[in-house]
Amino acid sequence: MPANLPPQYYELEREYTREHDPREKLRLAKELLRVMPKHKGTDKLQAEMKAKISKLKKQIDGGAKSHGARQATAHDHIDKEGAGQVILIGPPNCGKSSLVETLTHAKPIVADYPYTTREPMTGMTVFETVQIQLIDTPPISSEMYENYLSGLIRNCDLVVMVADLAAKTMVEDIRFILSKLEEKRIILQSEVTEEPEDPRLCYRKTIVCGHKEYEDESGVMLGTLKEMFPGFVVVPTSIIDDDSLAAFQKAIFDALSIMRVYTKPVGHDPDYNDPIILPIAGTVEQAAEALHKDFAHKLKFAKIWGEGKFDGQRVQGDFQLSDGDIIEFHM
Ligand SMILES: Nc1nc2c(ncn2[C@@H]2O[C@H](COP(=O)(O)OP(=O)(O)OP(=O)(O)O)[C@@H](O)[C@H]2O)c(=O)[nH]1
Ligand SMILES: [Mg+2]
Repeated sequence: MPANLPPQYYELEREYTREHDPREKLRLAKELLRVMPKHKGTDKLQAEMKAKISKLKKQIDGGAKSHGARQATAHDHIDKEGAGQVILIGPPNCGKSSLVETLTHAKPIVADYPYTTREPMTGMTVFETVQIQLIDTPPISSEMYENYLSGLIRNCDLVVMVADLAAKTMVEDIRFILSKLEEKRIILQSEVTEEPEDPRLCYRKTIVCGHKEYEDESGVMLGTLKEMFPGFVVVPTSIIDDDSLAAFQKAIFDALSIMRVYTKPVGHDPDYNDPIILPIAGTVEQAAEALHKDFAHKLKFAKIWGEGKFDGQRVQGDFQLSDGDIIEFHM
């Protein structure tokens, strides 16, 4: 039986053959397997690709052990925690670690010289009742690009591009990062409305942070930054301006496109400490599933309190919820 492979398969295969970095090669191999039509005609090809994937995995693990680079491999992926995973990237010394240190309990090293951060570090920031995971990262510049950053960016829910409003080289620094990411086939977008047709590409939703706002009294640098990112949310921040940090947290929350729903046991008050996190316009059924996978099947109806609803309005599983709604499940 002929394999009948789609044209994108051949493009990916060419890319795969040319690639030398084993981690990138592994990603492409997985992508090749994913786009390969699954039928009798591709059985052999599928088996071959699975063998290549397992060989590459061994090569990466082996390399990590023999070169003492085990930690670098481990940085390829950071398990998600909380309502969203947000990665802060930017040029050296722009203040990524300072932001993570101020907004979370993490203790990254902050210093007044570049290239301080060598490894990613995570911390949880709390916006109102929502826990959001922030990742501090090593800088990106013509002198440094940690390859694992591509994997981290591809896996995250939101990118924050941190720009240094105090740096004379801000424009070049940011342009360099954008072109470096493009080289890695990562495109930062203000809103990701569709998946790329080319499976090698990755679109990532991004907001921009103009940090060290007080060093830019005239606002000229912030204006330039906004021009560089038309249509993007651009938030000016400073470590010593609490209002700016609160606005930054809110911008992150808004960009994650999530909402909070509070549960209420029958005859009790709502629990405001531990909201269910759902995508915007999530349904009663999704809320039930988030609590327990059996709940959605058992659900007879729910009662809802919230803006634009009658108190205790009776609804079914397909009802769309809004941020801040209170829900009482009836099984
Ligand atoms: N003026 C001003 N300086 C700041 C602000 N935030 C951080 N800094 C200073 O900027 C310098 C760099 O801060 P870091 O947080 O280490 O920067 P980084 O981006 O993590 O740097 P690398 O890890 O080297 O990439 C330090 O001297 C900080 O004290 C701010 O809001 N305003
Ligand atoms: Mg740092």
